[in-house]
Amino acid sequence: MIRTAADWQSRHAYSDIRYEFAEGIAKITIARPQKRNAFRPETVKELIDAFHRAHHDNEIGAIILAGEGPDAFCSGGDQTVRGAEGYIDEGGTPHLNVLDLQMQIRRLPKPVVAMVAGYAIGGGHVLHLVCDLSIAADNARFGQTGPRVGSFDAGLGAGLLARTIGMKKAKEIWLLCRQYDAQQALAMGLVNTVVPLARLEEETVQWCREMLQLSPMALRMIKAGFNADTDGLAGIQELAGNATGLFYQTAEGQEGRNAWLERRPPDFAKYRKRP
Ligand code: S0N
Repeated sequence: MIRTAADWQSRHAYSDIRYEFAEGIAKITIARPQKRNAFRPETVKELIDAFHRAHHDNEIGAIILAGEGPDAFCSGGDQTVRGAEGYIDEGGTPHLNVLDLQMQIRRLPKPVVAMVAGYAIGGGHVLHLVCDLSIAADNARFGQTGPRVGSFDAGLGAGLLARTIGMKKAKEIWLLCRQYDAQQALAMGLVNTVVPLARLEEETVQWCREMLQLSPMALRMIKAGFNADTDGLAGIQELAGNATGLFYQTAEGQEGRNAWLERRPPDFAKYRKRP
């Protein structure tokens, strides 16, 4: 049993997920335990909406992504709705919209912590991988199944995994489709810490509380910095956008705007040319 560590308040009603809030932390939970928290297109749509809410809520400084119950964080794409062209939504349209969610988590300027109990498998494994930190319960199991079930994630699922744990180990995970326990995951740098299942939420919330004591801007900038090279120009854009946001707040930046509004030439002479 996972002990609850905060006074969670429901913030929005969804069908496949839960969205809760406490102490500046959003907790987003995939709630399909009967399917080991596999995601269907509707699940991913709801996750995207919930992460968007957390992104734009000024009260929220850290986000937890979890799976309902002790058995699974997430078992990846729901194979029962996988059609010939992708994962089929209730209207009959094929999707692979989890790729949008992966990038959303990386671009979100607040730390996202995966709270992993049980299986993090397939696309569910990639979801914990794209989170900034992963706290694992001692019953957690990790792995990719793609080559066994006729699929693969050759994007972040391959490249980010290699950057996280090294090329040889990443190739082993994909080429053999084995499962790894929590201690093995810790040893390869796939997770940040392992705790007893009962203490999983306490530990995860504690990590979030610690980050909430730190500078949000510094966390935002360093997250963008970590992702910049992997995400290419889009990653640099994220980092650069944060820099622009900071520059807007300076007198030097505001002098340009003021001069334009006052129909006069800008006077940047008083600003230091720093070494
Ligand atoms: C997770 C596993 C290891 C759990 O085993 P366990 O504990 O023995 O439970 P089970 O009895 O197997 O499962 C309990 C019930 O849950 C259902 N279920 C489990 N996983 C899924 C799933 N993914 N989809 C649908 N249903 C699932 C079981 O069927 C069972 O139901 P009942 O009780 O009715 O029989 C084990 O369950 C397991 O191995 N699951 C499958 C893992 C898997 O292969 N997942 C899919 C991997 N692929 C992706 O995730 C692809 C999506 C993706 O992210 C992607 C992204 C980018 C580019 C490409 C892709 C892509 O690969 O397509």
